[in-house]
Amino acid sequence: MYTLGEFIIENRDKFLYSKEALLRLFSSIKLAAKSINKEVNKAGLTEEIMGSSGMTNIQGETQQKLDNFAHRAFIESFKSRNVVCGIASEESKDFIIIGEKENENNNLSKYIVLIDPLDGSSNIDVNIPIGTIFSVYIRKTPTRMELTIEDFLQRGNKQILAGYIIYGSSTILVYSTGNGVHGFTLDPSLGTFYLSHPDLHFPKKIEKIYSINEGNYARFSDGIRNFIRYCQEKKENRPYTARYIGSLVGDFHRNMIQGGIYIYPETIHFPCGKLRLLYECNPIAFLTEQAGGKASDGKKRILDIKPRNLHQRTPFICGPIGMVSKLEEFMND
Ligand code: AHM
Ligand code: MG
Repeated sequence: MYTLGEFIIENRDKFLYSKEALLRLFSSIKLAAKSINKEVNKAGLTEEIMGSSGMTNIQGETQQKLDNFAHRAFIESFKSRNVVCGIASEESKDFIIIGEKENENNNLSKYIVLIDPLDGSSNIDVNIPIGTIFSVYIRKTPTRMELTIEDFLQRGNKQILAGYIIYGSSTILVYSTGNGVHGFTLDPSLGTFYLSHPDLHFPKKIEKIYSINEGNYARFSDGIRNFIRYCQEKKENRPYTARYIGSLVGDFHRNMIQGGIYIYPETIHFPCGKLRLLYECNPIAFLTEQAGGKASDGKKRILDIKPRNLHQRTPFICGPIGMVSKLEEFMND
């Protein structure tokens, strides 16, 4: 059984950049993931990590204590490995420069990380899967120059690595460098991630599930409502099964394995959609395409959207090509 490190070293995954850099990036990601995993597993036993921190983030959303913990765990872990030069996080208004003060701009790394340290965190207190979503780019400005916002506002099609960690019935790290999607399950007794899901793909010709918060039905456009009715119709391979956890990583992971579409459209409350383009939609869209699926905002390919700001939202649809294209037909009717 391959560990994640062995998988990379044996060159089973051809990373465009150095193997050493990929190993160092994962060394930071694994370290933070393991400490979050430990805390998530203790939720319920200690008040220290459960519930609200009493603070709100840049988007005015209540931060959970574990949101803060996860944010700090990733920042510290990336800092200690000196492998990235800048990070943008859902939990921080501005991007964070790594190595700025510690070693006088001697950080020669060219990697930029965008991350949602703990997505779906409102589910922590009720034992529902939550996840970390991450995305890596090469900086646009030359090393030794100060990072600018343009280093972070890159189109999703420039990602060199994207993935998520799902803290569920087991903890699984799923990633892609553009050579397929691979999943590694944490053996908690050894603290090691082992290859458990090589070459993940949406199952061919299986369209089974639709995932959308139907509580917002009255606030959806006609196109979305008509698509929901289509999913429920008794015809051909329909009705589809409705499954919605309200935790993007959990919903996506299940849909990719079992064959389903995830939809978070614009609503009256979220006129631009709820999910954030840079650290939620782009990495999941990258994985979607690598797994043989399609990701769109209803009109355009997600990975081609030019970002305007760090915390920008977008309507988000991802899943098997046939299902996403069908929904686009309804939306553009
Ligand atoms: P968060 O980043 O504040 O945790 O919000 C993102 C989450 C997604 O994981 C999930 O798919 C969606 O919000 C659920 O939203 P809703 O409760 O409106 O259906
Ligand atoms: Mg989130």
